[in-house]
Amino acid sequence: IEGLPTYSRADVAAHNTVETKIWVTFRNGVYDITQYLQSHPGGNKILLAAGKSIEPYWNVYSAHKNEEIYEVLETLRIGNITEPDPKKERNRDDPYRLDPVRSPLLIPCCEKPFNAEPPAEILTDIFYTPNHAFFVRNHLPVPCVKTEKYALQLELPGQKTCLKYEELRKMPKKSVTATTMCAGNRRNEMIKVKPVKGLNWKAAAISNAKWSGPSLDDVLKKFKVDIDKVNSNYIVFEGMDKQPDGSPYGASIPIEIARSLKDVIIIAYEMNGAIIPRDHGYPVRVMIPGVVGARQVKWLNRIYFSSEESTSHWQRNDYKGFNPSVDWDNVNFDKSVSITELPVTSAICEPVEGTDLEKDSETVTVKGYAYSGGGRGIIRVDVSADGGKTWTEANLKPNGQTPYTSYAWTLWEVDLSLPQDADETTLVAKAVDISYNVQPDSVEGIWNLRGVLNNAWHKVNVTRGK
Ligand code: MTE
Ligand code: MO
Repeated sequence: IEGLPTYSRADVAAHNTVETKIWVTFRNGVYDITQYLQSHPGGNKILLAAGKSIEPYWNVYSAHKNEEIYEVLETLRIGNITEPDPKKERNRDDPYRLDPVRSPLLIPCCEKPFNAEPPAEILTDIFYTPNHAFFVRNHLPVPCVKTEKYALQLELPGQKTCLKYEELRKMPKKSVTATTMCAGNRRNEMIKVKPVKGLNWKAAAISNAKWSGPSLDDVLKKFKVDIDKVNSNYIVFEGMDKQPDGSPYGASIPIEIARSLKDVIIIAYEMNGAIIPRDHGYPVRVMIPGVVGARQVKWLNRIYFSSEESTSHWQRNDYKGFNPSVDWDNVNFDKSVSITELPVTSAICEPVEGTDLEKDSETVTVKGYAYSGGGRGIIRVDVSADGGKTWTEANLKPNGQTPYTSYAWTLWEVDLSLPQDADETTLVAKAVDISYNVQPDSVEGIWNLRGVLNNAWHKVNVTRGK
């Protein structure tokens, strides 16, 4: 912008308190945000950028990256920065600059933080999702951790201690095969009913792997702690990924779940027999089988017991369900229960939406996955080729687990006759778990403002010879 004064980055840096006025930069602009402070919806967090570029923070709080906010900012412009923001410098400010390189196979729904799912059609071909194809759900930049420096912080009843990476590796190695699913999986179908806040996941924000490392029980026993005797309501896990204000990603599970799973909760350093990739928690991740992805904390830094849930944003103000009439004006996150175990679900992965089948095809091979939380195994998957009028049972592929400790998904496949009186139809799948829980038939009845927990019948439209 011509005609405005120019300032150096040092000039801007000197304006970092209310007394000196608060300046920030964005691209080549210098902005005085002192007056704007009271009206900032995010409160004082904006002060983190005082005297600096606001871009790294917006890269983390990416909701800021929209035209409306740019316009508000422009009204506060007081000048230009002398040195035009070179690409290099922008890069230096980018908190995501050290993120790993990802497989081109993954389809991102957000680049920073990185969130991506594999193509659904490759997902159900393999029981153990290959590490490079495993969906990624990050909320923050991926931490850079050196194993020589890594130590798991343990705050146990009566003692504070830690366990170094090498010590973890020397403990008896146990494994669990478990499915990770984001509560936002299939949010794209909810968005079609009514807008929701959240990433536009299709049906592949789910993957399955074998995780190895010591069990939680072995780790606690090493320090003479018997979890059955711990007098707390929750066990809390914290990651090494931090928000700009320094608070880490965190999650908790009720102590009774931790007790019943103590031998199968794995403090994992291996994923499918390999070192855990950085995107999935390198060097150490807690794998809690049968619970929602959000509680399977990556880059595990600290474990402690508490009388209350993790205070993290993602435990308290996210990953909760609401009835369809709750909106952003009347929502009260304190009044809803945190998601721990997911409801029964399934999805068709092949054919994909919009597939045009051969003109004279009489049958179609349908493939997909089914999964239920809490170790509840899948006993049946019903699939329809006529929009849900008639159903055929799919062939369930064995997942090597027992009905009540089934932490892995069940892949399935079925050949269906296509209705011959139409050249387009809707394929539908719905699963039943060992507790005879079934999937609801519509998205409408379970719609919620965060777009989580969509386990409605999964539908895929196909045509024939169009
Ligand atoms: N752990 C940390 N430390 N930080 C995170 O952002 N995301 C959670 C969980 N663990 C997250 C985390 C969420 S919401 C999900 S769904 C899973 O990790 C995704 O695991 P994945 O990226 O290995 O697929
Ligand atoms: Mo998630």
